[in-house]
Amino acid sequence: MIKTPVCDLFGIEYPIFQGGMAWIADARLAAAVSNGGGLGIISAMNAGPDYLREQIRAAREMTDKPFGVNIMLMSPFAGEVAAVCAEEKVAVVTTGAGNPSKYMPIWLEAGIKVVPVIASVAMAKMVARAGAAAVVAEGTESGGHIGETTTLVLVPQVADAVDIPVIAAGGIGDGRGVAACFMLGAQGVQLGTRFLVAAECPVHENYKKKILAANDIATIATGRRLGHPVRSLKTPFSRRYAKAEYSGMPDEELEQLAVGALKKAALEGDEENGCFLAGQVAGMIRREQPAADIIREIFEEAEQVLKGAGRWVG
Ligand code: TUI
Repeated sequence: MIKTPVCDLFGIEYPIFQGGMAWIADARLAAAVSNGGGLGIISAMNAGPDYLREQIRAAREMTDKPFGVNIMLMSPFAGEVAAVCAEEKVAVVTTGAGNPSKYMPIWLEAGIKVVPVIASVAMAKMVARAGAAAVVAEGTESGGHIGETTTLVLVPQVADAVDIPVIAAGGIGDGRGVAACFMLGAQGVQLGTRFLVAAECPVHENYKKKILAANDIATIATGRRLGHPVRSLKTPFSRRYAKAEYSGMPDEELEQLAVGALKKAALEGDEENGCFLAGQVAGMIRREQPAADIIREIFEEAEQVLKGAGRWVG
């Protein structure tokens, strides 16, 4: 059995968070992950406060275990959904795509554990000073909005820089990845792509099929020109976008090209116009399983790998 301080800190059985995937991570998936012993997370995405409140309450009907909410800081509703988290006193808030400092006082005041997702040592230090309970150090292997540094390089540097637990994300698809992250100084992991194929994940069937069909070179990072690199599966949409990025198309037009593409992928499974966010681990994901089985299988494997870790040591 694998236990780390992250388990006690968040009241969970296994030190694993589910990533807050926009248009995908709803109350049902979050409750399934929490019931499976991890920390399920509802994505507040670009939706308004009413959607989030309803999802939090729905999750409370489905689990008595702790769960969290992910706030995408670029959302036009970030301030409003931040306030909902405080009012509803959710156990954990994770944040992404920006600096959460301005919201941290209201969350800490409400007794919420704040866990920013960061992609640099500087941001990790800043949020640790502001009262974060832990950080998710997310490497560029991840799906969605990404930084530049790999998990292998980011995690040990963040672990050296802060005194709070580090949860590794990006490039973790199985127990070997979990074991490797522990070797780098992480005390927990966050997985998104693997939970895309959880039985309880509400994403369109086409999305799951694409993840299961992906290989090691199936993803591409686009959006660097606008300052917001995003990793997704190579599809007609991402190829069109990548081409447009180098075509001299004006920024506003390029931005327009992406509007609604996440929703089209997640809800409609639109293979032509959807943007199927996924991490590089998509190539190692083989089957759909209940979330609880995913978690159990990953940690059984991690335990075996860690037990064998001394075999080359003389
Ligand atoms: O946030 C994510 N992943 C996401 S957000 C998202 S929704 C979206 N849709 C369209 C365009 C862009 C995003 C899909 N996937 N991961 C966590 C993460 N946070 N990765 C990188 C960062 C990050 C980046 C900059 C954290 C802090 C940061 O600070 C910069 C600053 O100084 O504000």
